[in-house]
Amino acid sequence: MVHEILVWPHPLLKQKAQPVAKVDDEVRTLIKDLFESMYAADGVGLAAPQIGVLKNVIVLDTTPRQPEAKPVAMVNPEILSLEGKQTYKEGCLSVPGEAEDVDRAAVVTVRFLDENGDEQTLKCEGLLSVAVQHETDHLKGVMFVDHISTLKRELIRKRMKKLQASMEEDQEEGDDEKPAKRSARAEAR
Ligand code: QAP
Ligand code: CO
Repeated sequence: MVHEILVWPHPLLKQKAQPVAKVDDEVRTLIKDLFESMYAADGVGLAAPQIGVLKNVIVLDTTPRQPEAKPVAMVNPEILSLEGKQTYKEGCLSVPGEAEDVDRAAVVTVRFLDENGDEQTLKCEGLLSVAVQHETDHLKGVMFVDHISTLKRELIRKRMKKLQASMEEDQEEGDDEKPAKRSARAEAR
């Protein structure tokens, strides 16, 4: 099922997520929903809190830009080591239309449970490394905008407030609105 993705600064995005006790069918359904929601929104990574679920579960698929990478789901991910530095212009499905340079480690080693509950350790470089650091941040209530200057963050906050208001306006008007009018307003944003 495709879920609505919360837009920053939604209060749930500031909360810390909880560890998963057991990788059961409920968790596997959550993983499936995260993948479906991520692909529907054209993303490369999504964390459970972004769909309002405060559990330590993330999904990643950097396949388009990294041929050796595959869709990967991580339950209770824990970064064991960080090495080097890299800067990447990051976006986030919870901060639509925005992208800013963020400095992070170049290489991370992450330990997690896979969808079968088996422990895995993965060394990640490049975009996958950025994605793992970005998504594990979400589980701590940290957003990429927390890594940029206050000035840039406050400008983005204003744009998100406008975007949120226009999204709520769309929902109030319901389904009887002519699609042309709806897309005209989307264009004007
Ligand atoms: C996190 O981000 C990430 O603004 C995932 O209009 C960021 O999937 C992983 C997206 C950087 C690796 C590097 C954002 C799509 C997707 C937007 C995303 C947008 C459409 C962001
Ligand atoms: Co994000």
